[in-house]
Amino acid sequence: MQIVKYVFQQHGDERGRLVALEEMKDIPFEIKRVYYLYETKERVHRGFHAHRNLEQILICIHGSCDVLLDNGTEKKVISLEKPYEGLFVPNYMWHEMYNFSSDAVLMVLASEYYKEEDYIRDYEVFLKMCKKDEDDDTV
Ligand code: T46
Repeated sequence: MQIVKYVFQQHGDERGRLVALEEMKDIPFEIKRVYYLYETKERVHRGFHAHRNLEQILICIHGSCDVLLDNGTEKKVISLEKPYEGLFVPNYMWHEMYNFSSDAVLMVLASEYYKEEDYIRDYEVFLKMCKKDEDDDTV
């Protein structure tokens, strides 16, 4: 599984640091939505879904957390702990977020507006969709 983690340019000077993100430049899609998770309780796991169309970049702008990515055949855990790093989560990628530090703020840049129909929340359905995709590719 190919993991795409962006390292954004930091504009640092004696006052501190700044990261600027522009759609279609630093971010590989048009940004339709921004949301963020914070005050996540200890030992909480979130996510547990994949998306049909949505692409996202996850940036832990404060604190840290882990993200499990699962493409139906392989799983990888990626730690996010730097405000200048962004993890690309493509469509059809099962993802779970956990190990949030108490001060974690996870910001998400999303390519689509919020749509519940875009979510695949049943892991068995997700696996079947991945399998079907693989079978279609081998024809
Ligand atoms: C994802 C991971 C990384 C909205 O009303 N609008 C929104 O744009 C979002 C993202 C959520 N909501 C509402 C829906 C739920 O009532 O906020 C509540 C919590 O959302 P959810 O349970 O889906 O949160 P997570 O942390 O499980 O997943 C979220 C995103 O939904 C999801 O797309 O990829 O973060």
